[in-house]
Amino acid sequence: MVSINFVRVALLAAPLTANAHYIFSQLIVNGEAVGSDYSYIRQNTNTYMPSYTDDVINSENLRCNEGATNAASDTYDVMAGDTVGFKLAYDEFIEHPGPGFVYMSLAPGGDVSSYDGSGDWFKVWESGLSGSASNENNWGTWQDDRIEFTIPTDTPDGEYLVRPEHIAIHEGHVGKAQFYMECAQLRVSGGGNGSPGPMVKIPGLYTADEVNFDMWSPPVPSTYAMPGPAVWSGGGSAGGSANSSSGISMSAPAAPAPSASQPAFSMPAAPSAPAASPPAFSYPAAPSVPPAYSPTTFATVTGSAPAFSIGPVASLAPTAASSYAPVSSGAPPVNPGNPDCEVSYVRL
Ligand SMILES: [Cu+2]
Repeated sequence: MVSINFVRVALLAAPLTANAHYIFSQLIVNGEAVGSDYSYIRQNTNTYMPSYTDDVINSENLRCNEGATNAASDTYDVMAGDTVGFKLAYDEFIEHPGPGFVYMSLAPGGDVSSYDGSGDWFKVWESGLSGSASNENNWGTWQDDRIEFTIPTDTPDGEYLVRPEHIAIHEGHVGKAQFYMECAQLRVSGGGNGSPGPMVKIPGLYTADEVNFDMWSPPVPSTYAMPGPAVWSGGGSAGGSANSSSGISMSAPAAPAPSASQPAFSMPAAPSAPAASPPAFSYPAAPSVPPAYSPTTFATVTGSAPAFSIGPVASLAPTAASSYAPVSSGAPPVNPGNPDCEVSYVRL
């Protein structure tokens, strides 16, 4: 029985190591951790759970996550030009496909500790797609343990909320993009006289259509229009447009120069019947259970009863090691280790 229990525990525990929910909890400055979890990052009350499109896109919770608007944390001193990272709690990795961002907002009153993020935000970093959207390796943040950016040297001195964000889009096709974001408190000095922009408000940052991206349905897209404003990297404002200037991934090699008038990427129409899309996942048949012993039979066994053995473990369908098969209809399977996470697809 010990060995059977051990197997059971191991099977239940294994998926947790691949749990793809996450929290940005640890501030990293120039490659070194400073403080501990939440020392300089406001702790949410949502733990590592995702916030879905309909719940958060028009909510103030989109700023710093649920329960974190007024959460207390300390403010850390950094210099313009420093590299600042936000590492995931529990030594997790970003294991959902989707874009990553960092936004900053200068505390209007000069004191970030009492700032609720209702002012102006500008984008300082983003990471998108290079290649087919349905291959998660093509997303720049895939399996990273942090989001990291460099504070533009032109950034005006002051106290800022700094907001890392990752949007998981594996359920975007059913209107359930997952938002993961936190707010750190940083005091920037040694900066310059740049004019950050374009400025946006949160909420108001995104529309549901642009974040509910379908990465699965054929023809699978290979470009992704980065939602939100253009990245500010110093100097004057990046322009008056509040829209990202390009639908082309920033890491795509030899991409043609984007023009300001380039039309926004449009979502391909979903096929009415996803016949050609990856097949629906189904669990393999459970191994047959040996017939139960009745108490009477059990009591009269004298020593030659057949040894109980566990049936063979059915193997999952052999596929590429890191592919996902979306489940497009019917009741979603439950991932035993992560029931609230990968409800519309499972890793094969
Ligand atoms: Cu998740």
